[in-house]
Amino acid sequence: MSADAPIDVHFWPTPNGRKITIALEEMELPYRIVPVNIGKGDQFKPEFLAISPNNRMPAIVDPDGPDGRPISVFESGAILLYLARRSGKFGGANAREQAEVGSWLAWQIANLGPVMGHHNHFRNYAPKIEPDSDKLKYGQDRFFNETNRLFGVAEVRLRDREFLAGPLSIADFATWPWIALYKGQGQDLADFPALNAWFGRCKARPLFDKGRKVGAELGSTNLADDSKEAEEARRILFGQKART
Ligand SMILES: N[C@@H](CCC(=O)N[C@@H](CS)C(=O)NCC(=O)O)C(=O)O
Repeated sequence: MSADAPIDVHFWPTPNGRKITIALEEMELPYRIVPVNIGKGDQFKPEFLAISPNNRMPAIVDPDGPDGRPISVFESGAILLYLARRSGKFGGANAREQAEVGSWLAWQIANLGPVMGHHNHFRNYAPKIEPDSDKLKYGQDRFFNETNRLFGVAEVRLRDREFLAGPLSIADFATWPWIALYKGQGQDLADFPALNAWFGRCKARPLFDKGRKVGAELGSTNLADDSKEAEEARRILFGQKART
């Protein structure tokens, strides 16, 4: 396979998907988008589960894997690490920098992403399903506060450096699309000036900006809508149990 063969990105325009298109643009690696409409259930198709057994996008298939054979990778953190190694960019220039990148990447993957995901669920989607607001309050408060705490962690970190790990890295690519949800999470970036400046600094980079906008034409259902489509997507996404 030629070194220029495009990487297939199994993608839907959500924060986790955007991490990968930002990285691919910044790394200047060729890729093509394979849409996975998660609101319609594409993530449960056997051909997708074969590359992403957790029925979540993003996933990639690189036709030109390390041994020259195709390789698939799922989980955004694993994909970003793979692409950093593949391109030799944005993963840290030495062992010390790589440790910093790894720490902040893990911070996003294990903290910011899941916490904001649950906050989104309790604050914006659950009220469409659970009419008793008292039942939602504990979860809403818990995840609002945790999101706020994590924004504060990033704020302190960014006070004396340009990017999370020092130089621009995959940790920034992972974090930016989640911070971009701040309004719908009731957070005010004016309360976090260093984070706000970082947010603008990333977006001002032409390739970063291109990557974050990929897939806009696919459209995506607002899960908080009253439409039939949104109701069906909520049923598909929020009613999952073991599929053995
Ligand atoms: N930990 C995963 C999370 C990926 C994830 O949650 N993807 C969502 C969209 S943002 C998804 O594919 N959801 C499909 C589903 O819930 O069935 C990663 O970082 O890649």
